[in-house]
Amino acid sequence: STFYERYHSLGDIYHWINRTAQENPDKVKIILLGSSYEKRPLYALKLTFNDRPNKKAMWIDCGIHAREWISPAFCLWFVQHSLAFYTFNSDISSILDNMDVYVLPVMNPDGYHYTWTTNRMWRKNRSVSNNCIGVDLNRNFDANWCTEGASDQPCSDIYCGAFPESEPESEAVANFLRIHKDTVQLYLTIHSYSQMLLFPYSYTFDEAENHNDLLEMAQEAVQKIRRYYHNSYKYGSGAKTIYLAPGGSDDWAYNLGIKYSFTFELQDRGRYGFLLPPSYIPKACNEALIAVKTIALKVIEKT
Ligand code: 0X9
Ligand code: ZN
Repeated sequence: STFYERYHSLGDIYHWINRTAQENPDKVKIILLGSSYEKRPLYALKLTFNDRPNKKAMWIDCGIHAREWISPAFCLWFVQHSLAFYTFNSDISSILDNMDVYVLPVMNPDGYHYTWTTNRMWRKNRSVSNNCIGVDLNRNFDANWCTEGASDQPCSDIYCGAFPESEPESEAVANFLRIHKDTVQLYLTIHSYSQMLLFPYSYTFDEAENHNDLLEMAQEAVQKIRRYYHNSYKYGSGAKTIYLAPGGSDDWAYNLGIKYSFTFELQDRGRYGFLLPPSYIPKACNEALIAVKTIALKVIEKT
């Protein structure tokens, strides 16, 4: 199997980030967003394939939740595909001609490392409070923070933290997006599992102002997955499709003004769950990729 058809340790991913930037100095830049609780660097890659004035951008983050290994694998897959197919694939070239792409391969490096060394099923980051360890970074954003669907108990797997952006990982991402909110038009965050395309809101049952747009985009993306990969994904607002869950990065980015904001839940639907075998990586990533392309092209069309 190739490099992209396997899961990689955190150290390997850091090496991959450096190698990818070094081998593509004209297209890939490394951005240091901040550092994790245990002082690991939070690196994003910026993909720029040409210089146009007023160029817009999209953001993709992976690995908010430590045990969802297919998620960082997708970020690597996406970057590799962009670099390899820009010249040959018209969808990729139209996207990258119109947008810069920021890719954060591992938003929760401490948790990810911990799943490789100690507990494969760890979800949260590794920050220490009185008696328990870890905050759920996807409950730590300032979007109806710590209401129903999150927990104020440090031992819970959905612990919201002491206050919004209490964690260096969520704060670093939020700071970056606040600075770049006028260029970033599309926010994507990659999770697993359950095969869903979710959009705001998750903290309330109220519909987003552009609900019909978001619904149409998700529907089109899901249809493409069904047609090309014969797999089915659910789609809809987070609260109505899975559960009420406040403090998520997607709702926060949406309220910041990034009106196209989606959470992807990749394969599978529960047979292997978080332990998706590496042989499933290519199909899981390719179907997510076709959905990303569909949505990004729609955003370009609309804006
Ligand atoms: O609960 C979550 O954070 C996500 N599901 S997961 O199984 N990967 O943990 C769904 C997030 C949907 N969006 C928000 N709740 N804002
Ligand atoms: Zn998740």
